[in-house]
Amino acid sequence: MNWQPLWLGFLLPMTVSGRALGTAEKEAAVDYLLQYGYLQKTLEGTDDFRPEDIMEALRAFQEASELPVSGQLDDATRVRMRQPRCGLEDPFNKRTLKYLLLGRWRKKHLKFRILNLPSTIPSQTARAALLQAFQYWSNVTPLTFQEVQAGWADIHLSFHGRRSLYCSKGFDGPGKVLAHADIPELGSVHFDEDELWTERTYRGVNLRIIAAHELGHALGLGHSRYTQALMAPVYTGYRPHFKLHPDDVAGIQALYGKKTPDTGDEEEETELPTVPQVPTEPSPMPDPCSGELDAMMLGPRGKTYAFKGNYVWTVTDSGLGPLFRVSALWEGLPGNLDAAVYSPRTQWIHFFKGDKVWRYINFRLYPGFPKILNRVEPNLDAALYWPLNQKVFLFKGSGYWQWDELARNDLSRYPKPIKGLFTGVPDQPSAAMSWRDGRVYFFKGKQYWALNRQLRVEKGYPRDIAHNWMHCRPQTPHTTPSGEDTTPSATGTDH
Ligand SMILES: [Ca+2]
Ligand SMILES: [Ca+2]
Ligand SMILES: [Zn+2]
Ligand SMILES: [Zn+2]
Repeated sequence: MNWQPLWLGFLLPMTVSGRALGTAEKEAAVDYLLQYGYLQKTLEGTDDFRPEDIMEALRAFQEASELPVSGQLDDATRVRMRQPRCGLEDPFNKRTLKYLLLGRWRKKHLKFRILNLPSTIPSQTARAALLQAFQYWSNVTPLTFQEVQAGWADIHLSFHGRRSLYCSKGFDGPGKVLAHADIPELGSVHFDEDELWTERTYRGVNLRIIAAHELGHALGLGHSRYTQALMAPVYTGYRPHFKLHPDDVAGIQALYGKKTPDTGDEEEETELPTVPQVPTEPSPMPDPCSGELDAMMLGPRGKTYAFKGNYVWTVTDSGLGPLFRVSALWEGLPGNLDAAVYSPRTQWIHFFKGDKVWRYINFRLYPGFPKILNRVEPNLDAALYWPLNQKVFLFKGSGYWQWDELARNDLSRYPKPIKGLFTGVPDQPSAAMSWRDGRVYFFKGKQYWALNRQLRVEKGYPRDIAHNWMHCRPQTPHTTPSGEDTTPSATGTDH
């Protein structure tokens, strides 16, 4: 069943432990621990981790991988790190050794589209494998899946390589990362086109099993700590009589309930205690084409988020992604935010509302948050991260604070006048962010301003938010916010 570790164990027999490791080997291990969330860059912004932090991360990884917990980069650990795996992080459920829930679709009938297929197997075989992957989940839940050939779909499956026009996270060639997916309600499921995708053979990588795993993420499951679970992060190889592990079933049923006769589906809605409950009182759906935004953020993986009232949506080059509740994506976060900012330096997302600040890493609330804002004023207007000095800027009225996330800050010299640093922008912006094109954007009312690297407003601004960012019609032909040429997104959500 679990052939790959045995096979690798045979190829790479245990050597004398404790031998001196090459620096490259050590660096590769640190990269791995960083990439999959065992080690976090939160220290003074250097690349050097303390040995005890690395040992702690190794222990966590070994425990999660059911390896002897030595805290050392031993042979078994290095072998495990070389195994092909899923590209998502391993933020395991720390308190209990079971499935992890990351989000949930608020409907049970989901449409999906297959955008392309791998070249390594006949397309009929590939298609059957993908359909079977959906069936594993629909067999044990009230979920139903319907394939559409065109038009809008909830879940998009596609294969891409090192670079992709519609995904900011390129793959890494054969081996290592096999696939990645978004959590609800985004719906991208991507496979590395450089893998040898196969079916009904021990050769290559089994498309059906990996697709089932990635669909698990797309439906809201995180990684399981059971190495035999489908949702384990490391691929354990082809199994002819593959079935879901009880932990996979328990996880998906905690999200969507058990499979019931058609008539009983809706009753399940009320008894989902483990799911982040979305308030049921009606709240007005915001219209992206009118009114003022609460906040804009260039988030992890290059996704642009627009916040308004209780809702958030992604903004792409070709249109708007699905609208979802703020609390459905970031559990515990209220709507009507003051400001939002993501820092690629620390991976932290900070949300501000009233006198409180929330910190998340991806969609996970950071321990100890929310906190009370005490060194800057409450009720901020906007916030942005400026990559050129790696600082976070907070705005209120006509003033700003500059904050270094990793250093002790003397904020007593703030607020300083916005106009002293940002030339040509209005006071009291409703939102602000640095964007992928290297510009800084300010938003206020229906208009936005673009600033160059000298933080001066460029010629031709302000412009219309609804037209250029929200793709609202009727308007003159399409231009992108930056005026640069962009390619329409195939998934519409994965920017
Ligand atoms: Ca790969
Ligand atoms: Ca605001
Ligand atoms: Zn995964
Ligand atoms: Zn991708």
